[in-house]
Amino acid sequence: MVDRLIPEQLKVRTVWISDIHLGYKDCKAEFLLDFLGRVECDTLYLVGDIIDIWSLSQSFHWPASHNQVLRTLLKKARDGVKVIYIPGNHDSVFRDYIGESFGAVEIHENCIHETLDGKRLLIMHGDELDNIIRFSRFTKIVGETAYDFLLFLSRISNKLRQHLGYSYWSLAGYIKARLNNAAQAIECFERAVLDWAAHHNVDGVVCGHIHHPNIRMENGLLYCNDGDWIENCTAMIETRDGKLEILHWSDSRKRVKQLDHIAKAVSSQRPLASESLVSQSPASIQATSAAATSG
Ligand SMILES: [Mn+2]
Repeated sequence: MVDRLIPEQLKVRTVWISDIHLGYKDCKAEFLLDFLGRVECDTLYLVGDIIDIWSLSQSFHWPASHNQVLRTLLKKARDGVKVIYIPGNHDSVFRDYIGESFGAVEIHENCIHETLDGKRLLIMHGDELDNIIRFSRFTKIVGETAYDFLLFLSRISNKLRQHLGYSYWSLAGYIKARLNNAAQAIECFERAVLDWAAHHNVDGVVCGHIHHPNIRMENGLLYCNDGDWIENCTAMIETRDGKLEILHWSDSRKRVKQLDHIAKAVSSQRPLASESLVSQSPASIQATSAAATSG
């Protein structure tokens, strides 16, 4: 377990964020605004489910902080950051605009990111694989209901924690990490993504969708998931010297995962879990079958 302090201001090469779910009541827009205000980058990837059109169509919820997130993203693009938006399943209406730009924000179905050391990573939301994984409709409905209930419990627990002066902590994540079928659903998704990478002739994939941040090597291929801003409050960054890191950013900050040498890891054709992937407290490794089916 490694616990290094994260600076207040970050200057990095690349940032990936996804599953913000603007318009949904559990979106942690304030924490995200704090992160966006403290990070400078050359390229920013918005990896889907940025605006939750599904949720907005059921009940309209649009506080000022959600508007402010959109304004901040557009301002970054105006100020010269290359901002690439890859729509997900909750904002799939924007897939009608693939190939277009909103302001300076480019919209793509997916794209390739070249890392500092020349490795090619496919950037995609991840719902493309839902049809391959084939969860039953029953599993989806139970999953979605259970997930909503867990988020409800998490909301109450965090209000209480805030009142008592404790920092943000996801009760939903804690419970889900201890559910066996949740872990199996995560594993199933990650394997499908790794297969996808192998078939698309890239060195790895960066995705979102299942609300479970992770960096993992398997047979020389890299799986990265930047997490979400519903419960985990995580972003993935590529530092100026080419490291990949997943940062948790709420009223506390920590590195959830990191990978120091992408080129070495990708070319070595072996899992590196024990030597260069660093995971922190068990509570930060969160799993959910519900998110895997409904994210
Ligand atoms: Mn999704």
